Amino acid sequence: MKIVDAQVVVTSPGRNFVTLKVTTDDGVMGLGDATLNGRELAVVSYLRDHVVPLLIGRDPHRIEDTWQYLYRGAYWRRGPVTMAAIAAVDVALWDIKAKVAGLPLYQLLGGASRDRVMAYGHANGASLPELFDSVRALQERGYRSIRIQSGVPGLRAVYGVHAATTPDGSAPDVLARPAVEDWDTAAYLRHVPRVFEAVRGEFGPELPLLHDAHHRLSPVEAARLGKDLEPYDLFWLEDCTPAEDQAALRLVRQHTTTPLAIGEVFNTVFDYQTLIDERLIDYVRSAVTHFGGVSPLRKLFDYAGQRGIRSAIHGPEDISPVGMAAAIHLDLAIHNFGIQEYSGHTARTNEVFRHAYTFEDGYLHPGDEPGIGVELDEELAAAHPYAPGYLPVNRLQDGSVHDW
Ligand code: GCO
Ligand code: MG
Repeated sequence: MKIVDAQVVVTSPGRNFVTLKVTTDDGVMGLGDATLNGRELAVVSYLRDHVVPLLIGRDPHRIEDTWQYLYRGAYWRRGPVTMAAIAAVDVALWDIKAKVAGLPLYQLLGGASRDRVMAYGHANGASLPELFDSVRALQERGYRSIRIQSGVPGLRAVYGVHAATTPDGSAPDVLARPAVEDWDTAAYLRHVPRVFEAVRGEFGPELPLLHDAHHRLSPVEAARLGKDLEPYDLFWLEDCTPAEDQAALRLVRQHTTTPLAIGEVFNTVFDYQTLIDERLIDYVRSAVTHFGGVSPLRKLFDYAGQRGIRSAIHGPEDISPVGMAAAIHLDLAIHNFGIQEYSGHTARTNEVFRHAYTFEDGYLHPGDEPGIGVELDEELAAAHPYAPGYLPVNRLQDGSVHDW
């Protein structure tokens, strides 16, 4: 069997997605997600200009060999652009292998370790009543685990809560340049424990609650937040410190028993070495799409499992249904699964990417179609052309740039 064609499809049914479609001489097609939010076209070029020419003529069944060929062969290893491109190839080849076998991908990964995969959704509100409504709306959709993000008094726009505006309050032109959010760590640290106290008061002690600090805190600030949140029994505190600095989590860990999760911006196992070896975290958060695919993520989970650390694959809306499907197959198969992030996609996106995975009663299942179970409607995809877009930036009150 040989790869005879590989195409990169860019579509924007509401937001941009980059998909690699690999075709074999037997006419089997495999899909991989290569979406890197805000920097999409860099991965398109990496794939089209540097990877696709190397795929033609290769045996699609040699997944590990192709992975090593692309990773080691590039010499310039790691980084989100490289690893998103390699991920797309890896997932497309797994999709092909599973289709040829006539099995859903999870069967090739060892079969199901569980019947269904617990997912969490995102609740947010500028005020407490808005936040409570958002939690209730998620519960009505079936969610049993909920991430809580809240506005902070005095701040205009905060990540995950309301759309950013320009400093004069008008709507941002994200096509031209990033929207600007604002930030005040002291105000945030005062406010968040009150939010969790109120949410626990309203929804009781049992609902699993999560919170994302989006890399904005120093180690000592994160340690304080973790301590202050202990009474509210979080499922986890996510990305509390900037992710480049693994040692930062030593200090946080020494001071709090709030469980810690990190890794959505990590690309390889080397980003986790200290964190896993020293048991500084409880959940690894990488996406199939940004970590080089199913093959390396499986290895990461096995390594993390030796320290009792669980999986929590990144699953925001900017991971396409292709990346989401691959994640759910892996979730079902591995033993040390923790939770899956799942926001769902717009109806338009789900028309472009028809998928077999389902979400019911707060749980996901990958479905039993051969492969990853996603079909790309290329005609519809072409009707939604690429639209440039940026992620926001964040500024402190003195105007200096901060993590958002
Ligand atoms: C999450 C993330 C996302 C990222 C986004 C960036 O926990 O889901 O923090 O919301 O901000 O994926 O593209
Ligand atoms: Mg996050």
